[in-house]
Amino acid sequence: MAFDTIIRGGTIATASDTFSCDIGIKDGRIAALGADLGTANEIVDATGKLVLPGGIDSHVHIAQPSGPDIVMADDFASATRSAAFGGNTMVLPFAMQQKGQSLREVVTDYHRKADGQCYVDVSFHLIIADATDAVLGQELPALVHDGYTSFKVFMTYEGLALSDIEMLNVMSVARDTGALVMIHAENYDAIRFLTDRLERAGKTEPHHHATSRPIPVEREATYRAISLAELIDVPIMIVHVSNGEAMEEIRRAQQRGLKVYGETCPQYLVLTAKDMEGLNMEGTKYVCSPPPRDEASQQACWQGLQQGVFSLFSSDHCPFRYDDPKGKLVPKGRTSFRWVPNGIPGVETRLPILFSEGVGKGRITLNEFVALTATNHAKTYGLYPKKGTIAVGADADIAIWDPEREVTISQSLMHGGSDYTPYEGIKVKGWPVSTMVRGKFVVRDGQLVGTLGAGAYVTRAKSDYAKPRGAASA
Ligand code: DUC
Ligand code: ZN
Ligand code: ZN
Repeated sequence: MAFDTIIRGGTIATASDTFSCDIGIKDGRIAALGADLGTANEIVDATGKLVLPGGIDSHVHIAQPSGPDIVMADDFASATRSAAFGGNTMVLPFAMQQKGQSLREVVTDYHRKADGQCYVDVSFHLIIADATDAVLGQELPALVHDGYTSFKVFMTYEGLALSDIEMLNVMSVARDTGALVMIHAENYDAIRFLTDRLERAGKTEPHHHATSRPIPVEREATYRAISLAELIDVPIMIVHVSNGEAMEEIRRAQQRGLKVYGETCPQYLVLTAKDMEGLNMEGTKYVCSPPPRDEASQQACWQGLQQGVFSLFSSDHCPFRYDDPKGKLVPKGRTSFRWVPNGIPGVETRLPILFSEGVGKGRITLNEFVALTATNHAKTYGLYPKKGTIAVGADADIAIWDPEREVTISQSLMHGGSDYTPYEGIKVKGWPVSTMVRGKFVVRDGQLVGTLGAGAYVTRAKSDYAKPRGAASA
C-alpha cells in the first residue's frame, strides 16, 4: 500500500509500550506500524524524537459565559491553536447551561461558536445548572443519546451550585442513561461564610481567594459527592483535585470498590497559594478554584498520579486576560477577590510541565505520561480506541516531541488569547514540536500550518467507566 505519510525513525510510546518503528498513515488513520513500510507521498523524519498520541485535554473552558462584563480570553480558534502548539490533538470544553436555558439550545449555541473554528478536534461535555423536570426527564437523556455522554455539576457558585437532592436527581439520570458525571467539589455555604467574614475584616485582596476556600471546603464536598454517588451506585469523576485530603477520600472510595475517579491539574503540582501573596492585583493571575495550596499538597497530588488515584491530568484551561477590564482586572474585582474571574490559562503548558516535572524527573514513566494525558481521557469519555493511542485503525492524532529541548515558559511563546501565563519562568526540558490531527500537520516544527476549520466535532460513545458497579459485575 502507498501511504499518504510515513513517520520514520521515531521512538513511539503508548500507555503500555515504548518501541521503535515507522507509522504508515492513510486517509487520516494509522494504517500500519512496522519497518520498511514502503512508499508514501511524504516521509517525516522523526529520528531522535518521541512520537506520542496527541494529548487529549478533557477539561478546558472556551468562550464560556463568565458573568456580566467579563469575557473569556479564548474563542475556539485561539484555544485550539494554543492546544495544538501544546501537543494536543483534541480538547473537551463545556457547553454550559445557565438558569432558565434549555439544554438543547445551549448545545446548539455552542456548536455555532465552534463549527468551522477549530484547529484540533473537539467534543463537548455539558454543565447542568438548572435541573428542571424537563432537563432531567427529556433533554438530558436525549442529549446523552446523541453523544453528549458526560456532564459536570457544581457544588459551589451562585447560579450553578446544585443542592444535594438536585445532585442526586442529576446523578440518577447519569445512572439510567450511562453518562459520566464530573463534579466540582467545594462546599458553597462554607465558602460564602468565609468570604463574608474575610470581607468584614477588610481582607479583600486577591490572595484571600485561597483563604476563602481552604482544604476542608474541598474535602467535605468530595466526601459528600462520593457518598451521594454511592447511594445510587453511579460512577463519578472528581475534577481538579488540589490536595491530599480530597485525594485520600477518592483513594478510600476506590479501595472500597466504588467507581470514583480523580483528575488533577498542573496548577496543583507547580503553583502554591504563596504565589499570590504580596502581588496585590497581580495575584488575580493565579485565581482559580480550587486554589493552588502548599508544598505538601503538591506532593500529595504527585502521589495521586503515581499511585493511580488520579487517572486524568487535565489543564482546567479557563483563560481570562490580565490587563483587561473584561478580564482579571474587572472593576468590581478591585473591591474584593469575590468578583475576580475564576480560572487560568494552561492548555498549551499542561503537557510540557508534566513531561518535564514528571517523566524528566523520574516521578512517572513515559507510558504513565501518555496514559494520564491522552489514553485515559479517551477511555473515560467514550473516545477509545479511535482516539488516545497509536494503533492500527486509530485516528492519526500524533505529537512529535523533542525530549532534549529546554524551554523557559513565557507568555511570548504562547499562542492563546490570554496576555499572561501563570507558569511564566518555569524551566522545562522536553517540548512538542509538531502536532498532527487525523494525519494532517497543524503545527510543524513550531509553525502553524493547519487550516482553521480542519478540527472536527467528535460525537462520543458511552464509556465503560460510566457503567454502574452493579451493571459491571452483573
Ligand atoms: N471550575 C473549573 O472547572 N474551571 C474554572 C473555574 C472553576 O471553578
Ligand atoms: Zn470546576
Ligand atoms: Zn474547569
